[in-house]
Order: sequence, then C-alpha cells, then structure tokens
Amino acid sequence: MDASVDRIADPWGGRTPYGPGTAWPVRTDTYLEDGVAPQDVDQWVQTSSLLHSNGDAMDVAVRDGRIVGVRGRGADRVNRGRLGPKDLFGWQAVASPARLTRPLVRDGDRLVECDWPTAMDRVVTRSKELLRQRGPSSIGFYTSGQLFLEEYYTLTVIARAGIGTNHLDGNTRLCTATAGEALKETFGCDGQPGSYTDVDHADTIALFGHNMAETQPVLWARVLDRLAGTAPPRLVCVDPRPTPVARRAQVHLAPRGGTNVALLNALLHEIIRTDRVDHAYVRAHTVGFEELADRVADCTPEWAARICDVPARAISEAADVIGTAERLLSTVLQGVYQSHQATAAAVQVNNLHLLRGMLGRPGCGLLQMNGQPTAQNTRECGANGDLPGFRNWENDAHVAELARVWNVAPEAIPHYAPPTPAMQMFRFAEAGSLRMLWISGTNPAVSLPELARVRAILAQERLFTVVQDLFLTETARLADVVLPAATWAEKTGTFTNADRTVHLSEKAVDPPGLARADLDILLDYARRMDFRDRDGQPLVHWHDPPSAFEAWKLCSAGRPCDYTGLSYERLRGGSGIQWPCTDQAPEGTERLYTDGITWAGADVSETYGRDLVTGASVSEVEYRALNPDGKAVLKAAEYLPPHEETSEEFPLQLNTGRTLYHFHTRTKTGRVPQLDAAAPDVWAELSPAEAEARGLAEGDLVEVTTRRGSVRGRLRVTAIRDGMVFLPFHYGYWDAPGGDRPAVGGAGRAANETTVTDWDPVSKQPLFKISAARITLVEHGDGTPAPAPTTTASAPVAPADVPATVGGALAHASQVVPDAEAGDGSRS
Ligand SMILES: Nc1nc2c(c(=O)[nH]1)N[C@H]1C(S)=C(S)[C@@H](COP(=O)(O)OP(=O)(O)OC[C@H]3O[C@@H](n4cnc5c(=O)[nH]c(N)nc54)[C@H](O)[C@@H]3O)O[C@H]1N2
Ligand SMILES: Nc1nc2c(c(=O)[nH]1)N[C@H]1C(S)=C(S)[C@@H](COP(=O)(O)OP(=O)(O)OC[C@H]3O[C@@H](n4cnc5c(=O)[nH]c(N)nc54)[C@H](O)[C@@H]3O)O[C@H]1N2
Ligand SMILES: [Mo]
Repeated sequence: MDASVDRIADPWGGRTPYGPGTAWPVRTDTYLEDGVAPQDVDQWVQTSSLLHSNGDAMDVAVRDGRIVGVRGRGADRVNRGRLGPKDLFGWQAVASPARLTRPLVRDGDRLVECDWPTAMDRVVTRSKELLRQRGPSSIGFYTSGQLFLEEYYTLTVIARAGIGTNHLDGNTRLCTATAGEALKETFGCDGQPGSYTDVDHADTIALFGHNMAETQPVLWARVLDRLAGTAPPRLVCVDPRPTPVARRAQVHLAPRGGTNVALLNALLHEIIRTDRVDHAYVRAHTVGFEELADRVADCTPEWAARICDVPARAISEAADVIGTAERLLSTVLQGVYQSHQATAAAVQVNNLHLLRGMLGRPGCGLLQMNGQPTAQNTRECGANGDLPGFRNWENDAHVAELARVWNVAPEAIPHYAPPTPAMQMFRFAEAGSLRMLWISGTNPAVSLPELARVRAILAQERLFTVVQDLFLTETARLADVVLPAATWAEKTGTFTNADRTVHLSEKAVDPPGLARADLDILLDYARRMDFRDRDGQPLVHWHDPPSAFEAWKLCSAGRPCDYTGLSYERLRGGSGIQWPCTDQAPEGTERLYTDGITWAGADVSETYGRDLVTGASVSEVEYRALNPDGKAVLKAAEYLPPHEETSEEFPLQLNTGRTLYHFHTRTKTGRVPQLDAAAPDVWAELSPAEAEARGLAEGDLVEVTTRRGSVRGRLRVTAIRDGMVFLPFHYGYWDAPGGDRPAVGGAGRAANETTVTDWDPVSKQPLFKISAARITLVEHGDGTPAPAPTTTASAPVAPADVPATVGGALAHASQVVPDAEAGDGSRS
C-alpha cells in the first residue's frame, strides 16, 4: 500500500490495524521537499525527532549539503517508520535564514556581532571575577530538555565540580520534574517502569492530563491502530478539554482544573471498596497500604463529584473499567504535572498500578511521561536538580562515588542542600545573590510564568546573562552575550525518549556561519577556565561526542540508567535500545520492576522521600524505618483546594497548553510554512455556555486577564468544560504583528503574561494549568474564525462555520505499508 496523504489535514496518517499481542505493523512515512525524488538524495543520515519526547526514529535526506526531507525508520521499536506532522516538516527550520551565525556581545543597548574569542573571553572573565569576588553560588546554569546527553553530562561536570555551584537546573523543571519526583516517591528512584510496547498488549489505557494525540501523535497512531484492530483496548481520559483522546474514550472525565487528587482518591476508594486489589502483590512489593486505605476511606465518587464537577456515575464507571482491567497501561502528563498538587496526584496513579499489581508485565505499563525530546538525559545526567546517575545528594556514599568518577574531593561537589530549582534560581537573580546566568536551549522570556517579572529579572544590569541558542529569541535579546549554537542534524550525540529508548543522532549538514555544537562551546569554556581534577589533570578530559559518551558510561555504571552495554556502533543502523543496557542485558531492558522493586532500598535509592503536602524531606532514619526492605511506597495524599481560586472578578479557571502543530515558543515551528499556516496566531477557547453568557462568538477579539497581565486573541468556541478558558502558550512576540518589542504592561500574546508564580511543593514544577482569569470583549469579529486548528482539541462546536484545517499540496507526505503488513490485525 502506497499513499500520499495531507498530513496537516490528517495528522496521524492511515491505519494499520493490529490485535493484542501482535507486533505493530511497519508504515514508512517520507516527506521530501518539492521537486526532490528519492533517487536525488545523496545520503540518508540517522537521527530521531527533537520536537517531543516520543523518539520517532528517522533518516534525514541530504542533497548537495542541504537537508531536503526525512523518512521514518521502519526498523525502530518506537515508531516502526511513522512520523508526525512536526517530524515531517519541522526540519525546515534548521536552514532558516533567521539562524544566528555569529556570537553577539552587548554594547550599551545593542547586541553587536563578534568572533568566538571575544565572546568567550567575556564569559570567562566574568566567571573568574565572580568566583573571586562572590564565590560559586553567584553563578547559575539554566539548561534544556533539547540538547544531547553528552552536552548535559559535560555541563554537569563543569557546573558541579568545576564551578562548584548548586545552581544548575533545566527547563525540565517546567516539564517533567514531577515525572521524576513521582517515580522517586513511589519507587525510590527515577526510571520509567513501562514501555511503548505495552500499547500492543493493554486491554485498558488510561490517560491522565495527557493529550497524546497532539503531543505524541505517533504513539497515538499506535493506539488508533489498536482501536481499529481486533479486541481493542478500552480508553479512559481525564482532561477538561475535548481532546482527540477524549473523543475516542469509553469514559471521558472533564474535571475542574486542579482537582486530580480528589478524582484519583475516589478511583482508589472504589478499587479498594470493590476489593479489586491484588493483595498478594501489595503484600510482597509495597508498604503503606493501611494508610492509603484510611486516607481514601471517605473519598466516595459522590464526594469527588462535588469537587471535580463530574458525574459520580462517570467516576464509578472509570473505576470499574480500571478495576476490571487485566492489562492496564496508564500515562500521565502536564494536566497533572503542571496542575495543582502535581506530585501528589501523579503518585496516586502509581498507587492505582500497585494496588492492582499492574507492573512489570506486558501491557501493565506505567508511563510517567516526559515532554521534551531529551528531558530524560537532563535528569539522568544531573543537569536538573539531582546528581548524575540518579544519585542521592543526601547519601554521602553516593557523593563519594561520584567524586571518585570525577577524581575530585567529595567536598568539591556541592551537596549541602537540594540542588536549586529553576524558579528559585530566578528568585536569587531577582534578589541579587545570583550574578551570572548561562541559559542554553530554552526561552524563559516566553516559557516561564509571569513574564513581566521574568523580563525584569533578565534585563537587570547587575545580572550577566549568556544565552546559547539557534535564534535571536525573546530571551537572547535581553542577553549580555549570545552564543550561536549548532543543532539537531548539525551535530552528533545521543538522546533518550520517554520509554528509555536511546537513539543516536548523527551530523548530516554543517551549521550556518560560525555556529558551533553546544558540546564544543562547553568544552571550550572548560579549557579556558582550566578546571582541574585532584591530580591536576583536566577535569573535563573528553574532546568529542564519542569520548563524552564513554565518560558518561562510567558515571552510569551500576545505576538504574546503566549505559555500559551501549556504544555509538551498537546504536548505528538498527533500532534504538532501552536502558539499562549492560553485559547482563545486552539488548537493553524493556520493562523495569519485572521481578520486584529494585531501587527503593535506602542504600541505593535516589531519595529518602518527601512529604506530599509540604515537600519537606523525609530523613534517612525515618525512611529506613518506613521501608526497611526497599519496597514500593504507597503514599497517600489529601485533596486540598487550589491556591488561586476563582472569584467574581476572575470567574474562570485558566488552562494553558499545546496544539499539535507547534512546539513551545515556536522558534522552529513558527518558521515552517506548513506548521505555521495551521495555527498562525494565538486564540482563546471557551464553551458555548460561557461564550453566550458574555455575548461572545467565534472569531471575536477577546482579552484574557489575570492578576499578572493579559493576552489578546480571537475566540474559538469549543466543547471545553464550562468555567474554563484555554490559551495555547506557543506565541511569543518575536514575530508578533507590530514588531519585535516586548508587550510590557500591555496586551501581549504570550499566555505566560497571565500565569502565576507558584509551584508544586514537592517537584517545584510551576503550575501553568491553574489560575483565575476573566475574559472580555475587545471587538466583535467580522465572521472570520479564530486562527485555531479544527483537527485538534480546538475543534469548533459549529464546524459548518469554520473551514477545516488542511495543508494542501505542500503538506503531502508518502506512507508505504509493506504488503505483508497490510492485514486486518488478526495475525498472532
Ligand atoms: N505538538 C506538540 N507536541 C509536544 C510539545 C509541543 O509543544 N507541541 N511539547 C512537548 C513537551 S515539552 C511536553 S511537556 C508535552 C506535553 O504534552 P501534554 O501534557 O499532552 O500537553 P498539554 O497541552 O500541556 O496538557 C495536556 C492536557 O492537560 C489538560 N489539563 C489542564 N489542566 C488539567 C487538570 O487540572 N487536570 C487534568 N486531568 N488535565 C488538565 C489540558 O486540558 C491539556 O489537554 O508535549 C510534548 N509534545
Ligand atoms: N503557560 C505555559 N507555559 C509553559 C508550558 C505550558 O504548558 N503552559 N509548558 C512548559 C514546558 S512543559 C516546557 S518543556 C517549556 C518549554 O519552554 P522553552 O524551553 O523555553 O521552549 P522552546 O521554544 O522549546 O525553547 C528552546 C530553545 O532552545 C533553542 N534550541 C533548539 N535546539 C537547540 C540546540 O541544539 N542548542 C541550543 N543551544 N539551543 C537550541 C530553540 O531555538 C529555543 O529558543 O515551556 C513551559 N512553559
Ligand atoms: Mo515540556
């Protein structure tokens, strides 16, 4: 079967149905630039997608030293050849004429071009000056979930053992800090228990605050193929928006924002009440059952229904579906991680799996999802708030082991307090103790909450800001030094997706102008700073991606994310491989916890745990008493109301998030014609009842206002729950109509003008999904609909009035299903 499909109009492509326990058929998706045929391609270069956490494996087509297209890798376990719309079209941003080609340094209120020695000299001079005058805590690093493993590891060694600062975090703090924290609280350690192949086996799939159809479209295609095959799984969806997932669900619960804990406690209540508990599993592998049962004893569906504003009947039905599942797969993402009581709620999903004994078997997967393509590596390399290799900063033996790997004194690695979370780093910069902030691969002037405050912090004279990026972003415009980076397809490295699959990404083309790989920039800095180990040898003793990878392998040895069985050679040519990969498990490891819980013992765990309400650390002594045999911990949590409640002045809950066609602050996808056209500007979503109550209609220009600021956009009337307004967060001001000046104090178009400075007490992840807002009319529209896609959660309630989102000729991609694969899914 060979077809050409408009992949903007049909983001998931054609169906290849399959039945439970059979392999997901291959479908190879290819997109080549207009006028290029497969035989014109000089070279296909192996990589994987850098525009979400799914890890879709692909080859980049190169012709005359330029990228001209992409093709999915049929041999790969993750996508079996399929690509999503961002994968198919997003590569065009790499060759954008807007790319930075030379370093820039600040000269008064201007940024002027310079050479590398000039730029690096400014950075090194300021670093040394600050180390001398104010000490290591005056320097901070804020990195990404979009660089490569080799780069994070190098940055971690530089920051922790070279500079000696505790201030190193990633934008993963905004993204998957809660995923890591929820796994730590339950299993003692980070590490995704499940596998994407659980989709092939599950009889029930529950998605909690995860719009998989838009944010991991290829994984959703896998689910759609199961739904189209024999014995399809039942779907439960918990999301206040009518996402494509919700539309296919057996049970869709659309709760009030911030009420996940109440809902989950009711589900746990029902599982226990109906005794659908796997008591043998609970006895063998967990502690804390009595406390959990006590905690949820009064959490009836009727109780939760009042808090969540969903029918009690629907909660019971969801509990019934989950309670009767024999192979339950759950996924959790930002509707939990960025909402009220984030970690407490994510942990209750772990509890559902433990109570039901749904772990470590095919189809019994738990996916505390990642969002960014390389967020897993930020966490495992310790470029977020943890020590490399999921080591416990409170365990002196772990710090000593790390010191041995780095050949430094244990005291050289700061571990006097938990590593500083990003929001706290910005607070330190605001207060003045942090004087240099090196930002790589993230655009906080659009992605952090309460942007007026963030801009004010970054614009301070006394804060020296280095920004390492591909483009002159909103953040780069506020920098003192801008370093032009090479990116995906212009450099080599590895990265790991949400189900622990490690992929190699090879260099296909040269970067523009003087742009350099992030690794080379960091190695250059380490050389110029002359960081030394305890024998006087260079601290950072590697010099390229393969040697950095080898250094990391040593650091990972014996830890859950053990890479010692991997090499570039092994990753080349075939499929990605899941860690841990060792001599004992040379093909990698599909599922964790197949044989009991392995990383929760106090000597090996990444944490001793935290209180789910206050975030306070549990002491080592307490943890040993609570969990002497290193089992999974069933941690209970009480529902508490959200901090910023709605009021007469701000009667709506504000929800923010994503659309299928754009990635984050659009530095890439905003520069791709097919993707830009599908969702070219910001909009606001409201239900028909809320719109009618305010005399608003599709296409009206509205203003969404909170205590922090406001955003203007056109109204889309959708089937979102009543009492809520939704804004996509993708739209910064770099290409806003009216030029590229920040919308200070006025009506902007970045959702984060309005969001609140508040975070989860346990994971320190900001709460982007919950604050209080009002919506007002600016002017009625002329009948033109909002610039929101119709194929997604933003589908209009009155489809007749809004032209369908299509891509046209430029968006046609080919999809090829080998004849042997195109069956009815009944093969076994
Ligand atoms: N197209 C696209 N894909 C992406 C990205 C992108 O920018 N664009 N980014 C990647 C990254 S970094 C991430 S982190 C992921 C994020 O992927 P997702 O988490 O799937 O995306 P979001 O839109 O942020 O949020 C998911 C849903 O949470 C719901 N929600 C809001 N509040 C609540 C609540 O209180 N309870 C519940 N149950 N649900 C709630 C929202 O209605 C929304 O539909 O996507 C990754 N993939
Ligand atoms: N209101 C609201 N805010 C949110 C969210 C939300 O749902 N709602 N979601 C949050 C989440 S989950 C996330 S992940 C963040 C994302 O927020 P950001 O990380 O700020 O978003 P990006 O636009 O992906 O920024 C990445 C930057 O890295 C640059 N870049 C890309 N590749 C490379 C590279 O190889 N090297 C270097 N040096 N730079 C590179 C890009 O040009 C871009 O400027 O936003 C968060 N903010
Ligand atoms: Mo994210």
